[in-house]
Amino acid sequence: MITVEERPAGAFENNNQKPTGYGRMLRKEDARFIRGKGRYCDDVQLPGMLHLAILRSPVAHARIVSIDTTAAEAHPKVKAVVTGAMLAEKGLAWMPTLSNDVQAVLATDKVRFQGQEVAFVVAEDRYAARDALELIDVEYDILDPVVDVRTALDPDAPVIRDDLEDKKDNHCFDWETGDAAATEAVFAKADVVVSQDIVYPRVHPAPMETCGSVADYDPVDGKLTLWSTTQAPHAHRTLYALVAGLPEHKIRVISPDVGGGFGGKVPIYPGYVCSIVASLVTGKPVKWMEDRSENLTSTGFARDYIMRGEIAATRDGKILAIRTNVLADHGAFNGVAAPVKYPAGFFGVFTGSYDLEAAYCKMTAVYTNKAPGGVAYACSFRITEAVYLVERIVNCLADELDMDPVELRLKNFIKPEQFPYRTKTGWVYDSGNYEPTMRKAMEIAGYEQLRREQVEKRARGELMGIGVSFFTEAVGAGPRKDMDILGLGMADGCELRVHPTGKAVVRLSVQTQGQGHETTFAQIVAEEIGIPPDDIEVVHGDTDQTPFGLGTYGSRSTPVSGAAAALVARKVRDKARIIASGMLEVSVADLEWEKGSFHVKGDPTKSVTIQDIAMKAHGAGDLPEGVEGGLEAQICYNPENLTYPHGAYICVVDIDPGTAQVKVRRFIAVDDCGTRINPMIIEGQVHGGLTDGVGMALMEMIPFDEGGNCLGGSLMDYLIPTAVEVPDWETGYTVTPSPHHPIGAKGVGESATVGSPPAIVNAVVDALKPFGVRHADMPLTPSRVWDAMRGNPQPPI
Ligand code: MCN
Ligand code: CUM
Repeated sequence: MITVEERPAGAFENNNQKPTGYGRMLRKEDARFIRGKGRYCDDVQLPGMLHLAILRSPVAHARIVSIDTTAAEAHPKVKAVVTGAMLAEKGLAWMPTLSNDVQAVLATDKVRFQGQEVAFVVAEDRYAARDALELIDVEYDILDPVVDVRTALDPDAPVIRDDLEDKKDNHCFDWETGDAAATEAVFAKADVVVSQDIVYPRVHPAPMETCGSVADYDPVDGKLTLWSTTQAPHAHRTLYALVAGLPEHKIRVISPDVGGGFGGKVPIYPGYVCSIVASLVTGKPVKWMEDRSENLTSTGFARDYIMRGEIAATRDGKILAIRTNVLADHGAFNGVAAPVKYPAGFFGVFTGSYDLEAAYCKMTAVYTNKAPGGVAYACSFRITEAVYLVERIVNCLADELDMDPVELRLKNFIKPEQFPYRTKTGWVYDSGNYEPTMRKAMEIAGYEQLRREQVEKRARGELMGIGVSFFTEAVGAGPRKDMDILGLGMADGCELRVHPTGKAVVRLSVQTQGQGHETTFAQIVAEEIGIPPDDIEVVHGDTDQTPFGLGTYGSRSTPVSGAAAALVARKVRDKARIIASGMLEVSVADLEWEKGSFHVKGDPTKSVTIQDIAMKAHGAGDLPEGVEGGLEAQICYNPENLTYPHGAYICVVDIDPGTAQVKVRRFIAVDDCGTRINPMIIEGQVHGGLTDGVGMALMEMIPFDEGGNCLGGSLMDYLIPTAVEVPDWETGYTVTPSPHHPIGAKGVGESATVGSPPAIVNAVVDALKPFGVRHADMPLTPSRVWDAMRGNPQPPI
């Protein structure tokens, strides 16, 4: 990998030394992962554990006429067979989703998507459970499915959600933002208006580990322990308390090592609830683990937006307004889109990084007979779609004006002095300095030289394209006054204990799925308190062991929990200062902090280390008046605002004119996530996100046939990128700290997934300019590019 970056100040003193705070440091958790010692949900083995398998609907839309479970029940290894009707008797057939919708745990009346949960079997082993599924006889009365989102609202379209009272059509929700009239006025006076239909196809997070859970209900003390593949253990626990009616203190949710989440493990899936019910019914621990095709066909999907983008500008390239109309396919149930007040997630940031006069968005979300859509997938809550829209439409404008796409962007960036900047849709960008980031990307890319190379290649008939994108994200949901999930405010707790020997444990409410929290959170605390990161244990993913908080998604861990970790460490340091003043017999004001120790001002020889203080805090002898023993603190952090990282990406592609195969030759990513805790982990996050972007731009899409059959149910049909398809990433960075975050850090986990697809598509469209191509939709597979070269780029849906 090629990396262009200076070492951040104070990162580490020399190459052989570990950082005492921020800086490059190998991931602590990798010691167990690379030795195969990770402990995932499927590794949980409990005495007497039974196995659960789910019977799923083979059709997209049908009334359930009858279910006969007698043969399955007679299977010698089967312990229980449960149907929706049985759950309904206990009031458990439906559960609330994290988006204020309801979803069937097991279908009672109708099935609404292919792969929907219809019944489950609990058996002695996984194979018997699967075998017994085939013995269940379900009679379906097939109904017409609603597959095409464009006709879902037709008056004669079958109503999918007739379970909802008064539901007469397939409307999921309507949402608008911005000022329609003001935007119309600006459009009316603009010299240039460009509009483009843009599709963001349905894709799947496809994590390495599928979803699953192990439920263990102990009838004696009434306690339920649930190991589950969740990104948000505390929020899930509260929901289980509400759904199952179990007292919350008697539920323990453990999210062990998670093999990738990417947003797909935010929702509560029926399978988790089924395993709980199964344990309640059998009195035994019960494991449920999806196989790959169940994961690909029935857990939450992402994107699936059909957007019309319109942009208005002056002839000399001043962007005046952006308007968009979106048709959103949410599948049969609205899984999770974002905080409750944000039905379309943070799509509202579709005004991008530009200073506009007006903006307006109207969205119509509909139900279709597909697996629940609208889940997050490395998206910062729909910012992926917003960034794709604005960065494609700005490129279309550059084309129309015959202006260089970089020049157009530079001309319209929000200026550094305009921050905090309130967008025309009401978001307040905390900080940003866009031009240096763009310039850095151009410098790494050798932009001018690339353009010259392109001219030469075009003259020879070769297809080379250069694509640019510039994004601003909104991550770190969010201020609790504005943001909640089912009434739970989006704040996060953190606890820090320093033990007598000066080692520490920090407990988080967020849950890593590969982002390296066990390392970076130790680094945050280390930076504040001077205990080496290796001496700080990070505990997370267990509701019995960690303070309440809303979990990891929307790149919120660093913005919210990271802030909590820094502040809790400062709290401990404040207490340590008082204890140190007693030890050194000087007033608190006469002490100076130097990472890891306090010394008397003017006399560095008189000092005590944080380890000395920890022992003193727990030891015999007097402490200063009013100081309790121990060295620990806790906090609940409510962010003042979101953080707004940004980045400039440049992609270079070559297209084989004979096969229409796109090759990403170079990709330059310059990210600005404010203060950088661990540059190596940030780069890892960026590399992963860029790879995701290549997948979405060039190969990933989950299509459905007219019958509503999912055509992407295996990794043979749903292609995901490998090392072969991606270039050596070239990364760089700038640092614009967040003014309201205690250490100035912004999130970065989803930046590259958000920012890369438009850069790649812009590059492909640029390469196809000689064919008069103005736009082509993802995924840009060889056949779609081939069609585009022949002037026939049809939308994928
Ligand atoms: N980091 C840092 N300095 C910063 C910002 C972040 O060193 N200024 C570090 C963090 O401390 C953390 C990592 O980078 O170790 C990502 O931090 P952050 O941006 O706060 O994101 P989260 O930890 O909240 O992770 C969530 C984000 C999301 S929403 C998806 S989706 C995604 C992603 O992370 N899923 C992932 N990256 C993933 N990476 C892996 N390996 N697996 C997933 O499922
Ligand atoms: Cu948008 S996927 Mo992440 O927020 O878990």
